[in-house]
Amino acid sequence: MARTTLTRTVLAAASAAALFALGACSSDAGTATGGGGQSGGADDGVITLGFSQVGAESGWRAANTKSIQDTLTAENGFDLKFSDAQQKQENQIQAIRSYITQGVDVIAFSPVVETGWDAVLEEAKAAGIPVILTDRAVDSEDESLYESFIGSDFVKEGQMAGEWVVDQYDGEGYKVVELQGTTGAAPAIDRKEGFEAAIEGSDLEIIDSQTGNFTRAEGKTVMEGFLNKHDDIDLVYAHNDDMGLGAIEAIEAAGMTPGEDIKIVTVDAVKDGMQALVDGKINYIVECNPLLGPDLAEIAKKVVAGEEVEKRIVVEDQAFDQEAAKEALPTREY
Ligand code: GYE
Repeated sequence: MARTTLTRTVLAAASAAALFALGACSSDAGTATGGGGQSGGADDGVITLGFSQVGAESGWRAANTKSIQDTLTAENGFDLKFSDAQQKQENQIQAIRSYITQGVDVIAFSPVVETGWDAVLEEAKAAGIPVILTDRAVDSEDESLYESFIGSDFVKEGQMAGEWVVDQYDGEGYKVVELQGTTGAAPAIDRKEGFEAAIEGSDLEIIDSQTGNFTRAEGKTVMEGFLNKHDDIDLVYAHNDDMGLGAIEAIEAAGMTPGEDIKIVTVDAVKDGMQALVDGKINYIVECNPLLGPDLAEIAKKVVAGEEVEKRIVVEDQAFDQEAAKEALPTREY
């Protein structure tokens, strides 16, 4: 259980995307220096990268933002333009349009929801600006609209959570409530799907499921509602640590002991979540590694240089029970 290293698995490289990368970048990389053109960032060796972040909804997001800002630095050859969309798709679309107008060399973003991106991604493509997805996927028929997607396998995360729960509690008729992530977001859709598949055939039953929007405050409010409505909850499955931490507050306020009277399983394994696991208030956490800055920097450099990039980079995650968390917590990076 207590594996400590992060492994990165590179899946199939997509030649079509690589060809697009070549085509898209040649006009930029090949132009003369000092022209003062609006897309001239890469000409002086500096890569201007516009990044549209989802928001600041969770501890995971804070660690992810820090990783990107710490890696895409001037010393590392980047001019990073960063914007926070406050969990709103229209803000992200606006930010991406503004990066297109500015003529940045690369656009990267973590899409708040899966659908509704084709139009703006086509605008980026028409402008010859390559796009890299980090963390969350888009649901688009046309894979040529982005170069690469770097992030975890969220279905697998949900599955790992479900498998542990079945392993521990099958046969006890557990009633489960689910705190879902942001409606329409890839990790919310996929973590639900993976968990449901894993508990199928067991006697665990999901008796209620609602979004808590990946925040601690909403996780608490939704859990309060669940506790008012049901007096037989055995386990909370929260799509991230923050909502699980909110649920802990609600359970304690209702006079019960989280981790004992009501078991809690979450995803992320950020510091506060790991501390609650060590303290016995959470029972199991599936990790989701937020340190995507280094991979983003590497892929952006390759794309600008016209090199082939992997279409999908899967970040491998581990999982922790209370014992494993005690071992891991002192040396965790996030
Ligand atoms: O699990 C959650 C955050 O997209 C993987 O977003 C990310 C999720 C993460 O708000 O805490």
